[in-house]
Amino acid sequence: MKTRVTDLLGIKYPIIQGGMAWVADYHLAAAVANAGGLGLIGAASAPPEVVREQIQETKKLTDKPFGVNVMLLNPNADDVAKIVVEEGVKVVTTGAGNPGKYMAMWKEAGVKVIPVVASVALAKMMERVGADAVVAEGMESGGHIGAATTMTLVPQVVDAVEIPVVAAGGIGDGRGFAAAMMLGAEAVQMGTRFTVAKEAITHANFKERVLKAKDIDSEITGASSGHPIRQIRNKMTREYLKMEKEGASFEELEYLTLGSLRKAVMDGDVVNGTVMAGQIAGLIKKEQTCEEMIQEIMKEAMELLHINEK
Ligand code: TUI
Repeated sequence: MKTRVTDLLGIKYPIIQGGMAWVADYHLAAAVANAGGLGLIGAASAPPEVVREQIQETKKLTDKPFGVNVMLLNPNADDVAKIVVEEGVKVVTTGAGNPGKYMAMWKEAGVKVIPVVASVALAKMMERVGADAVVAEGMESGGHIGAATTMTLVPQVVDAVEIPVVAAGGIGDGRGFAAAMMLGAEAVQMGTRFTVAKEAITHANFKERVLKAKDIDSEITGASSGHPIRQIRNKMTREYLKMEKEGASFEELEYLTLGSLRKAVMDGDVVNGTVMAGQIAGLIKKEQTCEEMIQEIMKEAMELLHINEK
């Protein structure tokens, strides 16, 4: 399927893998790239030199385009922003902030820039400063979220900008993909589905928790501090929400969550750790390779979109 996004990125299928902290390392990025989508390394809060290594390892496993997600709350974001240029990375996505200050450097280096936005206002601003596309991410997503749903955000962003729009949040199969196209998107970004990919280094306990999740199993923590995070309900979210309700300070809440995503993804502690996943987790029932996932989604979506064309 060709869209402006497949042309822009030089990829076969309009599917972008989310740049998830800890989960999106070089194994997953290369597997998605080799399956014809856009794989991403999630720089998250990793030290800049670790990001450089991740880029170099990805290059060893694929000759297809891949990108890096720069998480803008990372205190090292300035260094990561430079490393992607030094390493000749072709595509950058950003999350959790406004990447305006890096745009000139990235554009000059010929990097394709696709900021993740959660509002029409930021989408318009990103277009003005030279973004090549935007990901409009609804609050069905796992991790750090905005306030609008995918169903409402995507068509409003599509109407507000000329550049291509990628839909994200709550998309996990061919039906979600087709629906996103109907809203005017020219690609989708999926995170939660890829957390259970065979190639993902996600701990087996994390994968099992996602595979067993039901429709209403996620909670939003951190709303009081301005950093709302969607994650699957467990002992950690219960304690966090109790403390948040009782007016705990930002520092106390930070202490509770410190290192907690790593605990869940890498150590498999899905009781005390943060199991970031989106609302679509309830739909995801099997571990597959990235190739199997992408083929299945595209087949289903093409059939559905063909029916709609009649
Ligand atoms: O970034 C994400 N998802 C993430 S980042 C992350 S790591 C983290 N850990 C602890 C606290 C915060 C983050 C886990 N998941 N998705 C992209 C995204 N960006 N969602 C929402 C936004 C967003 C929100 C507000 C982007 C910009 C924004 O406002 C920027 C501005 O200055 O107007």
